[in-house]
Amino acid sequence: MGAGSLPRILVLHGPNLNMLGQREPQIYGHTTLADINAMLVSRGQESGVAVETFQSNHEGELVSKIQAARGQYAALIINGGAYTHTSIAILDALLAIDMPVIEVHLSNLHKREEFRHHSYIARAAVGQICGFGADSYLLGLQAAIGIIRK
Ligand code: CA2
Repeated sequence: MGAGSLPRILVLHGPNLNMLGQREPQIYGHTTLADINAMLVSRGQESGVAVETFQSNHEGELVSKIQAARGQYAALIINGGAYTHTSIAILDALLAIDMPVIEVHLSNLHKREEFRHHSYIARAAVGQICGFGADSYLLGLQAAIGIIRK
């Protein structure tokens, strides 16, 4: 079956996640963002969904991508990076698209500094997965597929 007829899932990565695997492996692991994206696309193919990915270091670009996702995707998975803890603009965009949102993080936010414990994105999300490294994204994809199939 061609990807054209499959449900689409958008995965958004926020700022600095393009550096994954290149710096701070003790916190974020050795897997690169390209590795994560390839895993997601491949797991999506096995599960009958078309996964698309996008990374930006710019808040406004992420907001525009979220706005443009409306009506185009069955679900959205987001690791907002540090914008998770600061961005009401991203929260507002997520609330406006009328689509299941799954929040994911590589690290366990709750074991880290106090300022990482609060997520603005959480208010717009069905749920949050954090602390499983790159597997957080795969668990997020599994959750998204489960929601789509319900
Ligand atoms: O654990 C996560 O996934 C985070 O969203 C990652 C963000 C951080 O600000 C959040 O609190 C939790 C940071 C991403 C930075 O990624 C880097 C990767 C390699 C080297 C430096 C930063």
